[in-house]
Amino acid sequence: MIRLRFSVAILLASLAMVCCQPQQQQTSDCDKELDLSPEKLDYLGITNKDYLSAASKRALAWPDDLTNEWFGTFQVYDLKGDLAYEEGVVRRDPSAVIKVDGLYYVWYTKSTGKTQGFEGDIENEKVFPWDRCDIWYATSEDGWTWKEEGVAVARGEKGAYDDRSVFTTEIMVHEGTYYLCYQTVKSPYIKRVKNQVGLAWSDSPNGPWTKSEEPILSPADNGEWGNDDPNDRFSVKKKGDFDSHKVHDPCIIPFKGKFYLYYKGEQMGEGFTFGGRQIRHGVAIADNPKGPYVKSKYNPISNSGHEICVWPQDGGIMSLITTDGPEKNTIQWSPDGVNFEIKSVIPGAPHAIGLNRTLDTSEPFAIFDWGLTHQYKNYNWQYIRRFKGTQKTSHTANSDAKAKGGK
Ligand code: AAL
Repeated sequence: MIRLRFSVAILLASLAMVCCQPQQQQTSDCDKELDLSPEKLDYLGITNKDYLSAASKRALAWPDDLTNEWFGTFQVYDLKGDLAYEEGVVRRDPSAVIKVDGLYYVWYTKSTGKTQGFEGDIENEKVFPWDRCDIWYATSEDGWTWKEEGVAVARGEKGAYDDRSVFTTEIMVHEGTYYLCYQTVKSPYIKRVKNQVGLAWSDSPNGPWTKSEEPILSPADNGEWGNDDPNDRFSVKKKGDFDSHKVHDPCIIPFKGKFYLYYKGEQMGEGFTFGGRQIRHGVAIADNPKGPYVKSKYNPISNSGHEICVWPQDGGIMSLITTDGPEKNTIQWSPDGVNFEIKSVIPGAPHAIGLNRTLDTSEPFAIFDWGLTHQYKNYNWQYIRRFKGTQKTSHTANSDAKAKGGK
């Protein structure tokens, strides 16, 4: 937690840090911008305004609109029925949950069989748990007990851009049409394979689904590998854009009359930053749900994150950033869908969240009332679970609670 706070403090105050070098004196132009009122100093508990540590300068530079409204905790529960844990089966990366004719629907990645990795016969074996997958779907009356309904979108014919695996899908409903966007891999599944994004649509959540003939999004084509080893993804002459290797975790949100396709980029020659893997998010925007999707010139739009978890909020777009990078475990908001600022740091948010799009999300944190996530039983088998998020805007020490007759 201390480490998280430290990371975020650095980032929140990065502007201030650029101009406020520690050796500068109190009288510099930059320091004049900080609020050094007695009230502010007292709130932050700063001992002496003439001797501000780097940390105190960062604290003074925190934006005033940072509230506790987006702070909270999460608990995760087992599902029942067909989505309960099943040995020998991979079910992971749940889509958002929607409700149609009184039934909740979710789509997810499904495969069977153990993962062998890249060492053996990659033509016939499974290199990742998400290799050799299809997109399945399930329905539920209460969001706890689920009935698996079957395949929604299957892998393509040999030679197609999606012939090896289709996985990590998201659902979007617009004007009576259902859209599933998802990751695609074409054989052979070498480590350097360039993952793309496909799209399928239907006039019913039960299908049948029509697939796009071509991917709707591809990696940037401006990196250069450093040698001829197809399984060496770290050796590069040039890394290229943040998404030069893979475009992942697609999620389309209708926003401001257009369609914003958020995605995770993976870069050729991926680095390791002071927050972990060098993973960032991008956005591509289209006038129509089926595209063409044009990548924003402002990409990347995050400097951290992993699976995409975005939703409309307060006239803008909110994003939960987890897993990788110096800003992991933060919630960020953007008025324009492109320029995101940190709103809170939250520990322990579930990974690969499938948000519940049926919730009234006008109140802060209400989006996390419940939704789906996945969990690793082990590297071979993953399963879908349900989370509950609880907003936490104040704290009470146990002894205080007892004194007030609480637990
Ligand atoms: C997920 C997603 C993508 C990755 C893998 C399967 O959680 O980030 O889909 O490729 O892990």
